[in-house]
Amino acid sequence: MIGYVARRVVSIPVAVALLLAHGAAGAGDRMAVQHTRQPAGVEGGLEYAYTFRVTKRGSGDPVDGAAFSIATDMPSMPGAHHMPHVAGESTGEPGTYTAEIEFDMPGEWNLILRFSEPFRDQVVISDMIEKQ
Ligand SMILES: [Cu+2]
Repeated sequence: MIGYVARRVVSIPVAVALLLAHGAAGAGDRMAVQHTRQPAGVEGGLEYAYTFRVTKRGSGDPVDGAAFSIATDMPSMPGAHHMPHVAGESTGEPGTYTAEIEFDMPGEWNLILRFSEPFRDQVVISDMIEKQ
């Protein structure tokens, strides 16, 4: 009976440790995103075609099959803009995605990439947007 109780007491911390290890494994897989952009709209406009290269931060391996949306915000005007969210689309190149974004105004913007696949993550990219 004493042995049984002792094992029960030990098993709880083990279960917690396993849960933490599982969570840590998920958190250990983080996305790293590099981007380039090109003007995509009319001259004097604020529309850009982005290319995102998505890799795993640890291994540097390209992340294929990623699903993510891109929200935008101006750090100097939080919540002031309500641009539509855009989905990243695979280019067919390993770990490479595109999206076109038309900004409301020039200035410093945050692009908030929210990944749902292949695992949840969020990456914020700061970008200074000028008229083309
Ligand atoms: Cu603004």
